[in-house]
Amino acid sequence: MVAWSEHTHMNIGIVCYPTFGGSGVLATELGKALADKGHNIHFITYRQPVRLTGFSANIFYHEVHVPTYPLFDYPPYESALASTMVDVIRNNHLDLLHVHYAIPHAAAAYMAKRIAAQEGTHIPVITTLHGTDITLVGKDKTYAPVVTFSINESDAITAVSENLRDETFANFRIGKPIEVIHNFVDVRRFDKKPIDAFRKVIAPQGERIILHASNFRKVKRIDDVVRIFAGIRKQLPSKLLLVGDGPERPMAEDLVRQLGLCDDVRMLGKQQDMEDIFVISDLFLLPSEYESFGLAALEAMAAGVPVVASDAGGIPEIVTPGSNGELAAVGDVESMASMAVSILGEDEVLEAYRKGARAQAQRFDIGSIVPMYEALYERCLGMESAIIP
Ligand code: GMT
Repeated sequence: MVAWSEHTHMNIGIVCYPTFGGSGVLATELGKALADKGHNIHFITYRQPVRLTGFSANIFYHEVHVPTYPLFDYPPYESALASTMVDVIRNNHLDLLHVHYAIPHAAAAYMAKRIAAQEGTHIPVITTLHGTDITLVGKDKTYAPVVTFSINESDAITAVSENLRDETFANFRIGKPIEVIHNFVDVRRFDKKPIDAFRKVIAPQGERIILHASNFRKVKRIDDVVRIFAGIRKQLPSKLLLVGDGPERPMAEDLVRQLGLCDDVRMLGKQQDMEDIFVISDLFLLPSEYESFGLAALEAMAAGVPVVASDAGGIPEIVTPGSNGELAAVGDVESMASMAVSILGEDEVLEAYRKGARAQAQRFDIGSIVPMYEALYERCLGMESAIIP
């Protein structure tokens, strides 16, 4: 059998959330990388994904419109999404659909696949599980039967970490293999010179710069971020940058005021050019309750920024204590603060961690991970019977 990549490029539909979350970022970066390799990429989302900027000849964007109607308290997004998928399949010779985040994308893809099949077109569906679609929202009994069914109906399932694969098997009855394809980072993008003027504005006296970036949801434990910083600041002149926005932001603002940290904490809100922020930073904090992976931590490492994080979920698959960061139990704010101080206290120590961080990011470089998805697509297109039990 001739591998697809040897004779043709694929037409791939990518479905994801267009927001700042890691799953949408990863899906968009994957689509862009595949387009660079000559594949035609059709993004199907309700809004232009935040990382989908600029023009590429073989990237196409199909917006899902969800018409409202007085009868609808809840406009049926899943039906609109499935119908848009069918339209894209019909008109663009799609070879396969790759959906990121199971809810509701895997169920909508199942519906689109069945409609296409009735019209004589076979479209394999690949579902990539990202984290909260399994560990938080997905296992809620409101969604679990549909999530279980639609994951099982996918032609291939991937998880972004070994931990997430294990969590999926532990929480759902899944009757087929789940392939782990770790998240990736384009290391070259983060290999940038820091903008000195920017660093000076943030840390005029040469203070250490600590960074946290997330969607400010409960699972991120933003209060721990602020308390860890308070602990660091007692021992080292330092500044905290908080990037992102979400429900926990007002609580974080209150805590910053309560702890008298206003002069040393800056909330930057949602940011597009994260690489410029990463490269001026000295340490990234990720004390989450759970992370299937922690893509922001990997991006930090690519910029040479070590990570202090909780020993939760898939984080230990990327953070190696003593080399590129340190880990402590969820909620152990004191340990995380003292680990941070030991990394940041001496220039030589920080430099060694920076080197370790860059080396670790290299292992998850886009150049080695994206071919794993291409190989999976080829298997789905050439050997479906071997994949579907
Ligand atoms: O962290 C979130 O709540 C957002 C969520 C998402 O779907 O965007 O992130 C999940 O997927 C990311 C990309 O695979 C992972 O890096 C995050 O660790 C994961 N979040 C959680 O597991 C909490």
